[in-house]
Amino acid sequence: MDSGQALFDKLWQDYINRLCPSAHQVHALLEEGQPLINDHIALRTFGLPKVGLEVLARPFLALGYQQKGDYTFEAKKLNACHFEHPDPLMPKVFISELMVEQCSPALQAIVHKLVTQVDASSLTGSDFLHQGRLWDIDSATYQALAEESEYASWVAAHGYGANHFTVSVNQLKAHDHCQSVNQKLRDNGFAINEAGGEVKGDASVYLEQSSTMADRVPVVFPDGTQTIPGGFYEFAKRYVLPNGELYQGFVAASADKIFESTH
Ligand code: OOG
Ligand code: NI
Repeated sequence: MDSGQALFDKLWQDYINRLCPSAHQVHALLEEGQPLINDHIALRTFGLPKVGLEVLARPFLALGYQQKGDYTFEAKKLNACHFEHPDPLMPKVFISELMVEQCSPALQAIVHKLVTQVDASSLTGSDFLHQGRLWDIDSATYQALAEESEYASWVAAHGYGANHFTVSVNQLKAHDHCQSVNQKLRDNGFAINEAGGEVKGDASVYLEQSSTMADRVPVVFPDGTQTIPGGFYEFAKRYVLPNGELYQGFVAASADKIFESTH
């Protein structure tokens, strides 16, 4: 299996090629003579035993990652966990899954049909994490899913890959807060996710976050290509806890709004 570095390199290549080509421009706007520090990536899946959160977590656990916080998003019917590596230079990993059994019978039937197409042997190792869709889906089915769950339609169309990388704002000299990063990006033509306000969280929850709205990218369906929301870029500033350590968790109320970057 790939080393951690090799896996994140492949996730990055897939993300910029397929999901978020504007990431190059984000780097050009924020880099200050040294590589940007990636706070975390996020992955999405369907919460069914064959492809659930635990299946996506497996390659990270094999690399020495440990499961930390868990989060529930009732309205969106999502469940999530984050994972940390003992090496603080390794990005955190946020994995969410759609609680399929809480969705309508129609959505459940569609998702089961997609997941049935997955060959379980393709889920060993870590390559599947950046291989996109492991099923066929037509654009009418994509649209049907989108009416009930934007998240379900995103996973169905794009499959597996990082939906965002995250610039650690703590490292930046030109920007003390996410608000200033947002302004720089807006000045250069980016749209910022305003759901719940342009900055989610603050020092009182030890985490401040913002994100771009997802790039619109072409996705090939058997019945034609459609341009739909792909990946986005996130910005995170972490604050020091009373015990002197930097907060490493996530904040459910903020995450709930970050999900909407693909709307
Ligand atoms: C994950 C949204 C949550 C965060 O940092 O709180 C998140 C997603 O959009 O898949 O990334
Ligand atoms: Ni995130």
